[in-house]
Amino acid sequence: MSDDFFPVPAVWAKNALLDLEGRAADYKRSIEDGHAYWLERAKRLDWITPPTKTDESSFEEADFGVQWFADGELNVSANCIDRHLATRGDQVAILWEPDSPEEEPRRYTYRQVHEEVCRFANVLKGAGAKKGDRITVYMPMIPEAAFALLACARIGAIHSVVFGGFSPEALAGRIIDCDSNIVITADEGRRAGRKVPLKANVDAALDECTSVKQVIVVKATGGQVAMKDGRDLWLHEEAARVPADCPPERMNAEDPLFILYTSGSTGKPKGVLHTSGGYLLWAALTHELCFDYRPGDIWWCAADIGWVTGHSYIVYGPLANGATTLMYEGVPHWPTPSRIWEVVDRHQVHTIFTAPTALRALMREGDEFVTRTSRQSLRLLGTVGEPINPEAWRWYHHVVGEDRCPIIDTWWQTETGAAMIAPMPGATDLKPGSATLPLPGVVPQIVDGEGQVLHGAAEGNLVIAQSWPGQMRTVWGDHARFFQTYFTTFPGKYTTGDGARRDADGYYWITGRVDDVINVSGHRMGTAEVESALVLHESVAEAAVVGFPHDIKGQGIYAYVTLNAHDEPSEELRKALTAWVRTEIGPIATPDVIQFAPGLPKTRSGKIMRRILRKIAEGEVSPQALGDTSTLADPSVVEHLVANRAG
Ligand code: 6R9
Repeated sequence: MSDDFFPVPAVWAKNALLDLEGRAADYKRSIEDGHAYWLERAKRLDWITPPTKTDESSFEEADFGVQWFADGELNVSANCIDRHLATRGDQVAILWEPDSPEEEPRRYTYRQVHEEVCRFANVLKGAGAKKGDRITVYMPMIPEAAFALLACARIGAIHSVVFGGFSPEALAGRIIDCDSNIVITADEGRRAGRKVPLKANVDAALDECTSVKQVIVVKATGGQVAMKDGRDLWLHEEAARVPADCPPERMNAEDPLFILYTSGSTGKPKGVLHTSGGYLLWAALTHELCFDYRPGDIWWCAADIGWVTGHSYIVYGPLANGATTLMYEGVPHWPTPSRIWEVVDRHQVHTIFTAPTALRALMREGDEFVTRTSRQSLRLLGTVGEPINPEAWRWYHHVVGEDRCPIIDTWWQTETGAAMIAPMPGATDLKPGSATLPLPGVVPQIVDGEGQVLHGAAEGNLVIAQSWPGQMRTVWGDHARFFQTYFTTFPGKYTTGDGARRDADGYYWITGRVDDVINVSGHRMGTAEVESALVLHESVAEAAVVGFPHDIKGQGIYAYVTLNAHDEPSEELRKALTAWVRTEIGPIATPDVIQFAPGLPKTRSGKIMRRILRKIAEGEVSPQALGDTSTLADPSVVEHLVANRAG
């Protein structure tokens, strides 16, 4: 991997929340004097009863549990809305960019958000919702999705957002698992000019679920939908009948805020549970520190609200900080691959936060689509979701940011609540492909296969040695699974499931999920490393590399390669790519098999499903062997890969 170095730009060094020494000192205090540090940091929230307790967690089996600020009381929605009314009631809180650029954006000030959320909360109460109830939210990317979350938080109900791209079966499974009594949805969603039949999907899902008593439907497109008498209610009709004020429920810091389902390597998706005080503090603090958020900045997290990134960085973190948060209904490449940058110009966005997979897709279309836009408002560029290969990093930095905007590569997980290892723009020199250093209170360690802690420059399993405020509290309905999944592989530590390398400067380089690290002739190698090398080749748009059993080497390297639009697969190109990787990394990284693939199997959030690629590489091609493929965005990709298996 690249060890190039991008020092903090002069303007940032002069004018940042924390500088190099400031970050180091703040981190040191967060570890050495954690209790005082966190009591002070907690003051950024508005507490009904301020906490006197901080971390009371234990990762040991005997007294296992995760708990923060346990005697504090607050309401999350009051922190995201009410407390801003006096100072910035007329400032835009939510700025909505519709799917089609032909349509007008919508803007809601903090005062308007307050009224929308209060009415929504009163509608939920009218539908029978009580503190502690689980409310499933299956919504498109419209402002009402954010209102729904905040309305749940206001009355103390636990929201469970299910991504609008999931099927009725996936939706039903999640409703059943947390025993929801209310579903919030819309008539239809829209993406890239196409309609998504959300309400019809809910109807299909509810054939299998008996727990749901009421469905609240937002009129989004005006499309025809069936409304079931006694069960289904239009939000706009109900909202007109209820008061425009709803006092926020008094909540304990450890009362649940939300459940979010996430896939692991085994079993059905886990309901990751986050609570109120620690989660909100973590989302807000990291949003401020990593993105140096300043009043007046236009902030854009281009994720979907169905993922943790949308929860923490579209809704909770930015609103707790009084920000203007942009919410985008559409996709990056529609109607043209310039759309993202046009939205940046239209709304004078300061910071954009997106995923490497989107960047690689846009990069493949050519620089033209970027350079024909201005982008002068941009100051920072964020990335999250997977390791960013240095080539994409450089493209983001040079072509999108014109060498002016630091790249904020944030490593974290649904389980961690918000960013854990990440740069701060004024305080961190950057290296392309490294998420850099731990945030306050985060104690990462690298351990070997036996759990031995490795010091200095090292590579191994990434674990976190002690709790942090935004840590997940349990797996919904299965506390034993929480302990089993995360705390038994390396006892006493939180296992991330990721591999990482720490260099001599203490910088962390995430190598991907641990099961993606392959061992070739006794050499450990990150699949991301080979992928990075492949995508450096001018003909390659995207690559995914997995290991497969090899008689002599232990594991061989199987590379799936998607070519750029103008390149054709050929034997010659296959040989050229093999030689290319040998020269880029070295002979030990020589791919044994290269399969040209017009598309890679991805989840709807854009993560490559390596489990499936690994099976195909191993020659396991029967549908049973491929396992659960229900989360694939496009199942036909897999059929093509199986039919054209190489090697
Ligand atoms: C926020 C989010 C978590 C997994 C995580 C890791 C990968 C996320 C990354 C990254 C390298 C980054 N990941 N950010 N890998 N660099 N900056 O994506 O949560 O959907 O739960 O995924 O994503 O493998 O373990 P989630």
